[in-house]
Amino acid sequence: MNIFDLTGRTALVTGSSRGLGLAIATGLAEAGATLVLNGVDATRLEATAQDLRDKGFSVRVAAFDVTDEAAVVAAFETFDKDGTAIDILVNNAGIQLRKPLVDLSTPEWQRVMDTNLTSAFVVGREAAKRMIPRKNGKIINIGSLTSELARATVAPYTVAKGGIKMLTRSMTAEWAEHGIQINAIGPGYMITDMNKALIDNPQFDAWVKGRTPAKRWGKPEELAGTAVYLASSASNYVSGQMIYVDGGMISVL
Ligand code: GCO
Repeated sequence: MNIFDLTGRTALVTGSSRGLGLAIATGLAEAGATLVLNGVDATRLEATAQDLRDKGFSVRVAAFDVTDEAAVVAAFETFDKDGTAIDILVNNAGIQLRKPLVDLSTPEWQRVMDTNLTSAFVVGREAAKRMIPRKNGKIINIGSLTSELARATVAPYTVAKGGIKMLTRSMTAEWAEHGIQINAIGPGYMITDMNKALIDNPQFDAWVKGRTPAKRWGKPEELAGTAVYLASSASNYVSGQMIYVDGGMISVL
């Protein structure tokens, strides 16, 4: 029996029309999972879903804003009605906003918190309500190396990602007894649209390559293996952990 096989499992990945979410979703599909892609742009989501279907994967879409609690609740009620059991939830949706704290407005702070942290609680709560009676489920929260280390001008992102680490442990404290494993992945500096401004900045690019022991940026697809592990029965006795996929950055001065 292949303990990494996800055949017969359905995975909801929030923020999966592109970037890390799409890379993680693709990895889960390659391991056999049926996908439910999520994003706010239904057109873009459907185009992404069709690309994956063209590759032979089983893909549905659920277009809702993870910061809109009513929309999240309605989405799960739709899953209930059409008999879709979400076995694996990846709380990936997130935004970045780079600005010094003294210039940051409270609404800007709140928008990052709502998207990067509160959404993981709300979507996680709705998923867990269904996983608990089934005594089975996998929740993977996407943190960051900024769950451990701060850098100037990304305070709300950093605080939210630090919260993701402790939310993962809090979910474990309440849900592990119900056969649910909740873990997190902490990406390092990855090549994504969100990081384009950094990648295109020669000084920042040089800093990442110098500061990272692997001496390079990470590729989104390099998260897939960790996601499959945490989504599969291979991790049935692992919960509350954050696995850093960061080229060694947080481990070395
Ligand atoms: C930044 C980057 C980081 C990255 C990194 C950590 O501005 O420093 O956006 O926050 O997201 O991949 O996860």
